[in-house]
Amino acid sequence: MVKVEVKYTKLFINNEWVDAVSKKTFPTINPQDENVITNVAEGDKADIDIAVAAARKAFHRYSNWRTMDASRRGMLLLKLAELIESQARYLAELETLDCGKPVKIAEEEVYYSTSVLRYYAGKADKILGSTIPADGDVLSMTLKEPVGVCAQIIPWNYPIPMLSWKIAPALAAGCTVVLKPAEQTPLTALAIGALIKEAGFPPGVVNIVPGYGHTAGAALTHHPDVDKVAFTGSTEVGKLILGAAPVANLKRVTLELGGKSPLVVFNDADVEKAAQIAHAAAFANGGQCCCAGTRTYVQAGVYDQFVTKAAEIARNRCVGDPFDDVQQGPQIDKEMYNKVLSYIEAGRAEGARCVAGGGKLDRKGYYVQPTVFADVKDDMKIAREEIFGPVQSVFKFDTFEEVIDRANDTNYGLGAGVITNDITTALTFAKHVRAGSVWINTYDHVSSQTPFGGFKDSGLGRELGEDGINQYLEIKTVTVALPKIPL
Ligand code: TXE
Repeated sequence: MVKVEVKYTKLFINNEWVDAVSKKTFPTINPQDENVITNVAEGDKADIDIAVAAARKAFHRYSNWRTMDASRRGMLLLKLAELIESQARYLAELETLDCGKPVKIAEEEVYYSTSVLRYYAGKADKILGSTIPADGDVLSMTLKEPVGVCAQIIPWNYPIPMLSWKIAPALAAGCTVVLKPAEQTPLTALAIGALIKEAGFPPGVVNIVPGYGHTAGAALTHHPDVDKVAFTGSTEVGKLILGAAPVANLKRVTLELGGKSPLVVFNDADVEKAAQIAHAAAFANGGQCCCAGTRTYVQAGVYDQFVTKAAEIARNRCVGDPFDDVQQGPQIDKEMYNKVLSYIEAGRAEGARCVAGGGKLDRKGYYVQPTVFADVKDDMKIAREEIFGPVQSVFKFDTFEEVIDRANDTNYGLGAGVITNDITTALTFAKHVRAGSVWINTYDHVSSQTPFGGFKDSGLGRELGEDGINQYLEIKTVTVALPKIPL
């Protein structure tokens, strides 16, 4: 077993490490062996109040942060990226310990996250308003200003990338932040807290408060002094947050929620390649991915061949100790593990044909076999609900019109994919599918420059790219009276 030192377990508020006001702690569990890794300070309403006050103070109009040149904000983000990169292996191992993802992939995610920080570092001094030829004897212009104190609540499936998606645009925009990591994975966020201080961000600009959702999370979303909430997690909690937002004040809300994304394979596709793409789409991160392509629609002409191939790839997927060279580690926790297994049971009970996997792995830890169901029908539970585990459902279809309707027959709308060599088919699919990201002959390609987010119940607003930073900006219109005739 790889030994990873846990250096930070307290709340990070005002660039200091503090205990929770209640002095309570909670355990974080290693999904590999179900043992407690360590106990972490448990933030609750009293701690959130202190963190929000620190963030508010740091947002004061004469604070170091607010009076800092925008270019300097960008330099601090660059410094943070550099520090994170210098600890890439350590952060990856800590992530693997806490959430069970293969360490090689965790390390790639650390580097990916620094690319997000660097992208927004470059944006900090390029936030432009406009000048507007308004009616009347005036000159009008817009200023784009930081929205204020931002609550950022993140999940456990991509702890470091999610932190980067949240803090990078907020800080580039000049906001201050109170971030609550998921209770399952608080460790890497706290380790990055230390690097935020080392990079030179003033006290109170970023505060990190681990804790549970219904306590610390809810205190943030109900807080009257929080200007915006950015959330990634379940649709269920997303709806609660949207409901909570206007209670105390009219918070801005962005939500990145669940999905049940379709990936459509047409007859003209190379079946081998299509099966590989579809496998990666469904099984990346053990299926614990909001945009996982879990509904694979395959046209009748290549259906049987595809099912054979998909089953073969899934059976060969290497699952095991995430510190070894594997493709998949354990699921995040007991609750998710049991949930995934119950969906596999439901698939069987409803008559889907299990062609690979179909149960747990015979070892300690929350390991689930990569599972493929064929002949799935649209009304089955496994076809309609987000499983969030290594389960691929394969459906047969005949025509384009039929598959577009079936692909769109869901409350979700996060991602979609199409595999075909026909450009017209691909682009017509992209035009008609109701999803925030559409991938053609690839899947799950998410880069810093391109907006990401959902249609329908998959979310509100966009992250990444230009659209991502706009969610952290208020637009102020300034109008100056100018005489028509020179004085
Ligand atoms: O999510 P929660 P869970 C989906 C996926 C998964 C399901 C449940 O289908 O099976 O959600 O996972 C905080 N007020 N996704 O239970 O509860 C919580 O502490 C404020 C999709 O882990 O939504 C954590 O920090 N905050 C997803 C974060 O919300 C609250 C990623 C996510 O937890 C809160 C994860 C409350 N009342 C799960 N309750 C994606 N979009 O990528 C909880 N939280």
